[in-house]
Amino acid sequence: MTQAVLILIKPDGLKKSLTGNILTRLSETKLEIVAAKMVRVSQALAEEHYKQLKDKPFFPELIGYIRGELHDRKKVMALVYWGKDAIKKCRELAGATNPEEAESTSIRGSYGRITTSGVYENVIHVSSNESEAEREIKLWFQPEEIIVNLFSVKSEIEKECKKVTWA
Ligand code: IDP
Ligand code: MG
Repeated sequence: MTQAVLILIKPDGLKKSLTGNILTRLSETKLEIVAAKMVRVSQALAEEHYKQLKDKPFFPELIGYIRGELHDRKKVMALVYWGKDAIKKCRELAGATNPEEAESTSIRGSYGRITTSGVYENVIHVSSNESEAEREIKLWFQPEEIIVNLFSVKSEIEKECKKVTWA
């Protein structure tokens, strides 16, 4: 089954200079990268991304974590991987949510940790199923930022819209 999956390299992954390692590990999947960018994560984007967890006691710390407040790196790297069984392949490589329980050879098992305040710093986000992947990809990317047509689109004419371009 050809699927798309949202991957985020979280602020701890960036701070620990793990981008190259993580992308190398993910390349084992032979999936195609169809979108990639650096993002400053607003409060609204963070809360929408993790909205299923809003009632959890760790939610405020989680929002601070993904916004980079714990790591002096106020950015994440967002990518879309695309190909056969993309979600299963990427989640297997990522490992379990709790880095202490993740297989030691997985990305989270190799590089994750639990902070003293109890946040799972697990260096990478991977969408958990197809509907979550669609919701998350549409949240993080605009259609023109993705080099394949993943989901249906609509066109509209923007009026009087300020746009910044190269001078
Ligand atoms: P996932 O990232 O493996 O899909 P989710 O349950 O969607 O796991 O949780 C999102 C993120 O919230 C996790 O990656 C982790 O950073 C954090 N998290 C999840 N459960 C806990 C917990 O019980 N304690 C602390 N942090 C957690
Ligand atoms: Mg999840």
